Amino acid sequence: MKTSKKLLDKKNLIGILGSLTFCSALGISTNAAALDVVIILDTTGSTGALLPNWQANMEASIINPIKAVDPNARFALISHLDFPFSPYGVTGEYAYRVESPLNSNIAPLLTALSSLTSGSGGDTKESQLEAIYQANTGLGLDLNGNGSYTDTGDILPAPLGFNPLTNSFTIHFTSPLDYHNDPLEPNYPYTGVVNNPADYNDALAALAANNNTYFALTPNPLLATGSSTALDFSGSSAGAALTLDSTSTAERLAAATGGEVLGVGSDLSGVEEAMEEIIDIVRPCPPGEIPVELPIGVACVPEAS
Ligand SMILES: [Ca+2]
Ligand SMILES: [Ca+2]
Repeated sequence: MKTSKKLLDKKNLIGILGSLTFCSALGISTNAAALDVVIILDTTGSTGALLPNWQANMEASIINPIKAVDPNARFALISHLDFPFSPYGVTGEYAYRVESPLNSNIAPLLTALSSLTSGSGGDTKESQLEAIYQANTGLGLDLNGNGSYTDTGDILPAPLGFNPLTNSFTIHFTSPLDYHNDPLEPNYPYTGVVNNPADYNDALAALAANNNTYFALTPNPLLATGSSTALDFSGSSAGAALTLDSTSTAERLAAATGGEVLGVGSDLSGVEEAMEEIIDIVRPCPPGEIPVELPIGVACVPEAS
């Protein structure tokens, strides 16, 4: 549920401005609100080939447009390949890794981004659902159930630090749009696994718990799984929302959380347009107003001139 939309109503805004004064009179401090933004990079195969583009352009094309509407937005960076078991993934690779937890200072994120390398990911589908689940829960994964989170393929618990008062959204750069464990694959990532990686319902519940809107960015033109036919787009230009196979994991997660799947082109030329679309949806306040965090939630107040 998006509480911020209610705040666009003028009557609510007046009430909020009144409560701001009230809070101030009581000596209750108000903090600048902060959208929590989780950027997930699939660094396998064809998407990984665009890693240099992200390293060159992420600050300008993703972070700065968000900071323009919420100067205190916090950003986390996650990467994933797939579990390191054949045929799903490759030895030494990983299903989820925190590159940088939520932080309004983006310097650590940019440092981590600059040292990222791409990998294989084994088979076509990847561990996208587990990455989404871990980003939102930080619970870790003990695949063989031995109480240790450091065995091959395991994931150490590591909460990103979401702010429960504010909205969050995820930007997941990935391809294809069908993810492993949708539906549950009992032998993924290996036969005899004790604790299965997250399935669709687990990932969706984890997103919902953080009021986290899911957006998938994907290079286009796209090829349907097992097909040589490019999929149809609702708009022919990169950056437009895609109308794809509505049964794909990415489309269903996006639809269920109020997000979208957006094509950004095989050279990321559509990122700017995609970000305009995303910001229209997640923008915490109308133009000319900035979000402020109150004990009861987030309010929009006129920007100081
Ligand atoms: Ca894979
Ligand atoms: Ca273990």
